[in-house]
Amino acid sequence: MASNYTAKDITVLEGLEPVRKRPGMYIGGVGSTGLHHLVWETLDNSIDEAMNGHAKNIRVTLHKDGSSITIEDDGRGIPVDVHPKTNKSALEVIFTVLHAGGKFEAGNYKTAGGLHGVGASVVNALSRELVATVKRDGYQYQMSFKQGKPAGSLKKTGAARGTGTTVYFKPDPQIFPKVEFDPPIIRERLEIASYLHRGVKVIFEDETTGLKDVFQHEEGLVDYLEKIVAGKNAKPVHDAPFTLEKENGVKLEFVVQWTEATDEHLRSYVNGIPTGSGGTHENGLRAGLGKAVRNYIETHNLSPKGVTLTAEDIREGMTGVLSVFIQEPQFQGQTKDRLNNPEVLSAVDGLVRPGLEHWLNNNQSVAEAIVARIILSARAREASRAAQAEVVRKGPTAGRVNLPGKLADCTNPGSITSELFVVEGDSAGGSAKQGRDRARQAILPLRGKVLNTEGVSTAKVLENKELVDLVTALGCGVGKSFDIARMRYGKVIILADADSDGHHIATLLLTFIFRHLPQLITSGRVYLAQPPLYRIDIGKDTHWALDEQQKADIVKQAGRAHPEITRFKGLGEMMPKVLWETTLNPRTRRLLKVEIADQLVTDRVINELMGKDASARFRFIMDRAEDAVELDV
Ligand code: 0RA
Repeated sequence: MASNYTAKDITVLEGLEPVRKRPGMYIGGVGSTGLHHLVWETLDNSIDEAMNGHAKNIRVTLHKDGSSITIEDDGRGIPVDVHPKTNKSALEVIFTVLHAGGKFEAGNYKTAGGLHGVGASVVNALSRELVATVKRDGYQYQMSFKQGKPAGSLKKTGAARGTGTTVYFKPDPQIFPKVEFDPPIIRERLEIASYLHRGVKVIFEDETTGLKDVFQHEEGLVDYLEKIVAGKNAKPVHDAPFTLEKENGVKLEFVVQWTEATDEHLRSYVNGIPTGSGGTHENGLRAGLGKAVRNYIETHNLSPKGVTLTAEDIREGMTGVLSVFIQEPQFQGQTKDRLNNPEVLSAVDGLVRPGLEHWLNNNQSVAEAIVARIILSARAREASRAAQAEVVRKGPTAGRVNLPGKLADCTNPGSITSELFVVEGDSAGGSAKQGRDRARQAILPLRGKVLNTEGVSTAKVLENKELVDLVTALGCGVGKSFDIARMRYGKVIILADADSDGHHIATLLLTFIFRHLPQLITSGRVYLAQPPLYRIDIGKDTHWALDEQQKADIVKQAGRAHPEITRFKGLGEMMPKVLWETTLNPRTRRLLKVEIADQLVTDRVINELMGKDASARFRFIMDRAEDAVELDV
């Protein structure tokens, strides 16, 4: 074997060595995200073929083992001709030389960007096995690799009709501690790809469950927007979504509709990659859109009397999808989901402003409906300002006369170590008031169910006594007048029973916070308390279990001793001292921090679950909140 090696082979082998040595540098890590990057990378190559008009069908098959995948397209097929100088086929070069892929055809749009733009060779390097099959020129060709190295030569395996590329790979367990693909993550990505690339048929075959999805949308982003708007139950102000398509250095596609919803909802993608944290493309869009609308209003003398339109008024109820494709995207932020290319801002602004203005001028009845919508939101803002001023406090320690009567405040509000417990029910509230650390723990008992605030305007929220009490106690205001600097407590901790009623209340509170006080979550101030479900006495020792699993573990540890198990029916039943020890005491309690893993997904799912089964809603928030960050705070 060794005798077959040539100097060139060695160069190639060295070529992929760094990828296996430091996979994180190429795919961001070896956890689930890195593992899925291998799929996106391979998928992007097929999508590139489709984007450039050569492929119409893409099929992704997750195999029964859950750890290997096949991605097939009907594009031109990876070239197999042998380069006389290297004596290697183009296919071999693409899979064994770092960054070789992009060099073949300049000028084409590559979907790949940021972490994904690393080429088929990286996927190959990190796979235990990879098999590439190509149909071209009437034949089928195949070549196999192991850990990035050819496992044989490129073989002509028979005659074939049509053209296309099929890549099978199984990530290497020597690289990835856990090789297990997550079907929902893949399905979501494929569905989005089918919207971003209209007409392309994307099939997902999940052999682990036997389920098959076919995604194909002839209208692309327009279909996507309609789905989002329908899911929000938000009536569009106008029928036809405005669509803009441009192509020069930046390929841009944008669809928008104004709805009667009160929030702004923009989903954005760069080279097919979701940008949940926005970035320069979104900023360019907002700038261009604002200018276009203002120009239209001024040109047509539609300015309202007695109120000035703000940028937020213009965007209230705006629901849109923005997709841009650019040459060298740079992503930023912890989750790499914010675009950072400065030149994209002016490029997008420069496309959207004239594009939208032109469209408004050509669709005047629609334009007038949009302008009326915008003026209405400005008036509503003015009207609710007076109401908001009532609940906004002057400062954290300002006079307490306006605090809600049922709040048991702490003696040191305003300090970062102070905490507000929002407690379900008066009796639990009573135990908490007695059991707490008065210096820094405040208790706000809530009676009954909280208003479901999904799709509810700030003005409406302010009609609900329980929520006004909460906002007043927090002192930070709500909606547009929110100011975190005025927050009276370092943490807000939701304390609800561990049963379905308790989950429901926690869900409603989290929905309210997510929609109307989102900065509380992003600044890491919102927590869920974890009251125990069981008390387990073993001899003289008392243990607390949060759930069945913990109970089982404790009982198991007890061995021969006979544990005495008490199940708490609710918080109200717990003695103040017990509540302190298990749930309130910062030294012994466990809190779950509420975090939003994916703003867009969270937003959409809250919308979709709206009005449906509350426990499903709760499960969703718990799952997505990456609540698993368990803290011994
Ligand atoms: C380089 C050149 C050509 C096609 C491709 C790469 C190609 C790569 C992949 C990866 C997955 N599917 C793919 N399909 C095509 C152009 C070949 C020609 O000019 O015929």
